Amino acid sequence: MSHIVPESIKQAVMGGHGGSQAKATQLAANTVEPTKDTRITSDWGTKQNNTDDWLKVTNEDHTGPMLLEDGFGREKIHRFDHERIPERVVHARGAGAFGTFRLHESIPELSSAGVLNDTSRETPVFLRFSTVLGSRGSADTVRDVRGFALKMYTDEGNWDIVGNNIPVFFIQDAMKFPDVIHAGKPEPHNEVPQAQSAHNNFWDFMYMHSEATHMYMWAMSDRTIPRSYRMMQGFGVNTYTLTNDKGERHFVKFHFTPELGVHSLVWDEALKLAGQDPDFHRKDLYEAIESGCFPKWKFGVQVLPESREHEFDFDILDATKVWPEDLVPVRYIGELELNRNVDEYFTQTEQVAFCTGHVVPGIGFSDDPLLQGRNFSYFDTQLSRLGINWQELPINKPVCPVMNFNRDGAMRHTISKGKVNYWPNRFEAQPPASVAEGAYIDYPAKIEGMKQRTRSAKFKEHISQAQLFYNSLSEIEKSHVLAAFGFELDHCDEAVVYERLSGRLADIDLGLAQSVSEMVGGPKIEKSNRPNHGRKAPGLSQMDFLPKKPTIASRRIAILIADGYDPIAFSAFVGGIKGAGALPFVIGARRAPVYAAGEDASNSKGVTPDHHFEGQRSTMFDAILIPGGEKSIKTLSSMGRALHYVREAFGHLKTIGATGEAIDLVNKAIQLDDIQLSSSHTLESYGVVTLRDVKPEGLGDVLNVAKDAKGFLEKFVYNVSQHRCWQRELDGLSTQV
Ligand code: HDE
Repeated sequence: MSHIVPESIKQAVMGGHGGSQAKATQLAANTVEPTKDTRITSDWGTKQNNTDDWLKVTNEDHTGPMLLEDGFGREKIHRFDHERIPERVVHARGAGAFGTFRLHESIPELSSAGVLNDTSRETPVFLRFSTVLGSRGSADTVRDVRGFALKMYTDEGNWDIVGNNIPVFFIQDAMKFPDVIHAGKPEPHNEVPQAQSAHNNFWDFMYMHSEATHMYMWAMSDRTIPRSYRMMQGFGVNTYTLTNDKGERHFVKFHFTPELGVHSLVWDEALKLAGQDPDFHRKDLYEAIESGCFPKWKFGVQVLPESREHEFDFDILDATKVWPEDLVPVRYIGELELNRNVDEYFTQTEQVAFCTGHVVPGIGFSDDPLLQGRNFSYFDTQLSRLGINWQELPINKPVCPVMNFNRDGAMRHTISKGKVNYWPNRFEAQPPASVAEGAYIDYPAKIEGMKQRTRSAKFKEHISQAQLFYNSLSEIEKSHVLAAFGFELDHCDEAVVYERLSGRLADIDLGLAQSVSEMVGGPKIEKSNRPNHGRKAPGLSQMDFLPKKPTIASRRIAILIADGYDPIAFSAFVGGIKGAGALPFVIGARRAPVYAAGEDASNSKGVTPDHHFEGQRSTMFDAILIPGGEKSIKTLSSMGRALHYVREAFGHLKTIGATGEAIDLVNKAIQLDDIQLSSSHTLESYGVVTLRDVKPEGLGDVLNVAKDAKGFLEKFVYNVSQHRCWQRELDGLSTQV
């Protein structure tokens, strides 16, 4: 009877190789784009003649009562009334983009997954970044964990890695999730604060749950104020499994490491940006992709055979623990690239729905109790956000065929042909797939035990890795952790909260606890209950992730000018920045032509700044450059806003480049005296690159970047590539902003 199974159904079961364009092609079928001949119609397709005036009974002056009869008017208002869907209960604010996953090294010995075996494939992906606590309209740069949710549209089905930019989590068991989120979200009595963990309930919860200690150390580090989504790591966090063709199983953790390095804002900058440009990260992602600077991450796995499960002093299924990289190295096997912005935010970034339960053959779960709970929660939450047929939405639809007897429900789109909707049936239509046909096989794990609500002994140890993390940070990073606790606990006004939490910190590091407690008005802390074990591990400090080859690709550089600027330096700056793959932005007093020395409206069109000093503050740039020019520098030196620009950029540890008279402007703005500038610490060692006499040979070549470079531009580019000049902060020079 097999002849009656339609060809399309056979293909559905067997699958087919889609390629990197498979998702774009599929989405195109649902995409509309108006042309110049397009005319407005109602939703039922009738062309409309007037979309501005409701149908009325009018008198001579064209006034009068409106008619309920107006179907066009009613439809317009009715559609508007229902535009909003519930925002995500967590991770409500986000930004996403399309891209491609490529495998460099096949791992058949570990997994049979096609996407982890076939190095010729280009798998289309969608990645959504997010903050956790804030509402959809909150600011991007708040201190918060960032979501890193990846959907791979593989030939064998969708594979979602719903990860974060921090490798551990606050809790060990999914049953605690509503509690930790309630504690972090605005407090119930007054709905304050928005998008912040700096409040009583959050820190009360943290104290009450010592399992959260490791994670809140990460949350208080610079990881929670990233410079860009493109400069963050992504982690699967939970322990998954890989199964090979022989049915052997390994435990695995997934890692994504950004090509541009792992970089953060400084706290003062993050606070200011939340007001000055709440869309800072969203715009940064969009701008980088539009300008062709495609963000990339190396994809890696940490793998353990089942036989090694109990080898460590932590439980490898505990999501509050990392697998230290000196014990289990990361093996990099692939690459993720984002290369296309969304066409429409709502239908793509808002309607995308991730599920940890979405895996493909060769990939499976572990008994990680957080992961098991997540596997229920994500499906469930999509029902209230999107309805039962959410997997049919274009952004969520797999690129391989979907064929089954799940039917009906609100807003069902698929029209399923055939006389039967169950299996087995008299036609033998749509049978389940065999292993040879690529079916998903659940790993036959042998289970026996007591049914009870409990945790393993190793799950009860909560401090060791919090110490490991703190010990592994650089001095600068440690000082930021201290400042972050200082800020957060200052926002807690109930003494019991900040007193207890300061005390708990003594379990991690006595010095940290004493400093925090002193700052926030906590108790005098004399001793630690848990002496620090002193161990460190690689891969925990973000300083471990500076790119080997210095790069300033996609960095935003402000060039400050006024009438009379030096045109030679200016042209070299613009050319040099572009040559190094960064984005130059000219900033002036107003968006009207500015003329170089020796030019005016009669002989030149001038340069029209991209922005003025008020429109885009120094916080929106990675570095600033100022060409000399007597008249220009005189003007800028007399402008408070221009001086503040330089002073603020210096305080935020950004590289500053100045030539000719502009050096005097920088000196005036940052006011470092001779004591601060000793022979060992010159302006240059504080990341201020200068060149008094501008001659082309002194400017240098941006392709020749190195620490000991001689040319002005080479030095400038090298400094920017190091992200920030930490020496300024170490020497206490960064507080003058
Ligand atoms: Fe989520 N999480 N989560 N989570 N999560 C959601 O699903 C949940 C956890 C993460 O861009 C929700 O579709 C439970 C860990 C990201 O659309 C919800 C538990 C990690 C996103 C949910 C966790 C995450 C979510 C809300 C504890 C890092 C945004 C909307 C067991 C590995 C995805 C939604 C996007 C979203 C539940 C813990 C990451 C409610 C129950 C650990 C990146 O289902």
